[in-house]
Amino acid sequence: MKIVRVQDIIGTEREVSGPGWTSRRMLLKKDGMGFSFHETIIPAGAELNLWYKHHLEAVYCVAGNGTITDKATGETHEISDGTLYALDKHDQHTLRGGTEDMRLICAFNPPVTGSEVHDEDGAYLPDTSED
Ligand code: 9YT
Repeated sequence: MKIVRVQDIIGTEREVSGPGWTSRRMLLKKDGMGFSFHETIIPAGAELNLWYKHHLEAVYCVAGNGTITDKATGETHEISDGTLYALDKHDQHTLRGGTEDMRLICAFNPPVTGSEVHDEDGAYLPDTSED
């Protein structure tokens, strides 16, 4: 059994930030669960264009507020405590922070390894490492 506490991740290599996001990688591929599990903070007012071409992602909001726009349909959905979005079609999307920092709990299938970089489309490249 593994016990992971977010306070032990903050300030380590498992806490990663980019423009408009900070993510604490609580479980990565190497943790052997078959998915990765993240706490992501989106600051108020941030705007992120994302497209996980090679991953499925479910995201559950537990605090704060914001919106997600589905770029395929142009539809925008409100996000607040208790809202989950599932990117079941590798959906291209824009995530916007609202009036309060959003705290999101995210799971990725296949798991993120931790060494991905966002490409020019906001995607992560596929994992080509050996298991
Ligand atoms: C909100 C969202 O897509 N979070 C994903 C996790 C983050 N991009 C990471 O850990 O790299």
